[in-house]
Amino acid sequence: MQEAALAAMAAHTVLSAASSPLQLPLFPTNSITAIAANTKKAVAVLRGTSPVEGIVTLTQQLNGSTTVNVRVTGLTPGPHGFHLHEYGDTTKGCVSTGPHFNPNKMKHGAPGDQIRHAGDLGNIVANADGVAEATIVDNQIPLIGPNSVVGRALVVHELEDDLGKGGKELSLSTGNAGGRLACGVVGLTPE
Ligand SMILES: [Cu+2]
Ligand SMILES: [Zn+2]
Repeated sequence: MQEAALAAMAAHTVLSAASSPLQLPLFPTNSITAIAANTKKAVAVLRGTSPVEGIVTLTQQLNGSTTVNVRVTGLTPGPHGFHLHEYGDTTKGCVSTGPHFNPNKMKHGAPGDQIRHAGDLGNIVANADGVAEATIVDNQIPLIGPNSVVGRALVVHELEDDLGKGGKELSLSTGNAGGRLACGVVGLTPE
């Protein structure tokens, strides 16, 4: 019996050794156990004191980026700043969600800039009917890990975000995007 067990272990070892070169190149070795945890999904329901409202879904991809699907209605036509703010606190409405999520202590910028807040997602653009739909892929707003945005809030603004380049007093902190029309806390949802 003991010999049979040892033989089984030996066979298992051989199989593992043979199969591992096929599997390991697909993922870094330390991420194999994190594959299940990486397929996270979240949702935010945006509401405010105006007729502006929306639904935003966030999906964590295996490569670490997050795909954000946005649909907001009730906007004035044109661009509106869209950010991930630091807190999921709406006790005083959208103003209590705090500043842009900024774990790396950067200045405000565009999503594609090296220097930007993690929460800087740029603008969404409403059509003539006041509907803004967008798909944003970003690598600074993960749903897992120390910089997870779960429990923080998405905010859509009154004005266009100047992406830090407007030369206004607030350009380098908020993009001078004006008031907060609607916001929603990012919460986990079934996958
Ligand atoms: Cu904002
Ligand atoms: Zn910002």
